[in-house]
Amino acid sequence: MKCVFIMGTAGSGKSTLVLSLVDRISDPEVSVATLNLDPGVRWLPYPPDVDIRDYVDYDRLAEAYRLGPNGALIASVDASVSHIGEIKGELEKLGADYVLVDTPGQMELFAYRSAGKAIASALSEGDFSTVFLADSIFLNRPSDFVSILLLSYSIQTRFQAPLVGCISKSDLLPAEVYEKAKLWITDPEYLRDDFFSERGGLDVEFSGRVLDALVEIGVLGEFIFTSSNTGEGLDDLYAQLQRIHSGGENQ
Ligand SMILES: Nc1nc2c(ncn2[C@@H]2O[C@H](COP(=O)(O)OP(=O)(O)OP(=O)(O)O)[C@@H](O)[C@H]2O)c(=O)[nH]1
Ligand SMILES: [Mg+2]
Repeated sequence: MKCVFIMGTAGSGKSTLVLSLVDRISDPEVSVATLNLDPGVRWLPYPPDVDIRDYVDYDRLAEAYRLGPNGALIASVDASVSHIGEIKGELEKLGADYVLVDTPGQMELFAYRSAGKAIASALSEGDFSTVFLADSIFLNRPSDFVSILLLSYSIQTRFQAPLVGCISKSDLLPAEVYEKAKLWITDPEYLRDDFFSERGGLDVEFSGRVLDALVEIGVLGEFIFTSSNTGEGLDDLYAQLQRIHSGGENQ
């Protein structure tokens, strides 16, 4: 069971990407299951095969402990851990090759609390990857993009698992922003120049070293432009996932 955890900034299109990837992967040879791990979501664009909401009741927790929206989500995500055995059992019965896992909109709840990593490790027995989705709205300034690179690396560090970075909603990008961002991704020197020409009060040498380290680690080169609307990047994303989970062999 190859588990792909889709994480990313709030509203970046994670749930929609689950639907798009199911369609993209659709192949008689490869079966895909979907798992919703967002306990607070009201509506999903896909019908999840397995759903955390069948195990954890966000509204009941909010009421019982008099919690606000984020407190209830924290309690719900933490409570999810005790149901991992049952969820895993459901998924094993489905016997899918890939499990696409949709995660809560408040990324930090899943990514930085111990529950997220515990769930990822227990469900997949180690065979998991992460997709980090950043909204294309974060491409307006080079410093926005550098922040996204840092966030992406932080997820990779947190999960200690292969990560595919994606810029979502590429269909919304004006042509000039799209072209500029493509250059940032393919040419670190271009990003560096733009980053420093924008800068205000940053320590140039230190920031340059951070940027160099991100480039050296490979965070930059792995970003893919995706759109669930046009289908851009979905083939590339699936190819990357295949490479990660099968050492480059086709499924
Ligand atoms: N233009 C465009 N809109 C998109 C795309 N993907 C998602 N959206 C829209 O973005 C909004 C949020 O999409 P979701 O899939 O719910 O995003 P999410 O990351 O799951 O949201 P949370 O779980 O609430 O953080 C919806 O209105 C989607 O229709 C895309 O590729 N292009
Ligand atoms: Mg969602």
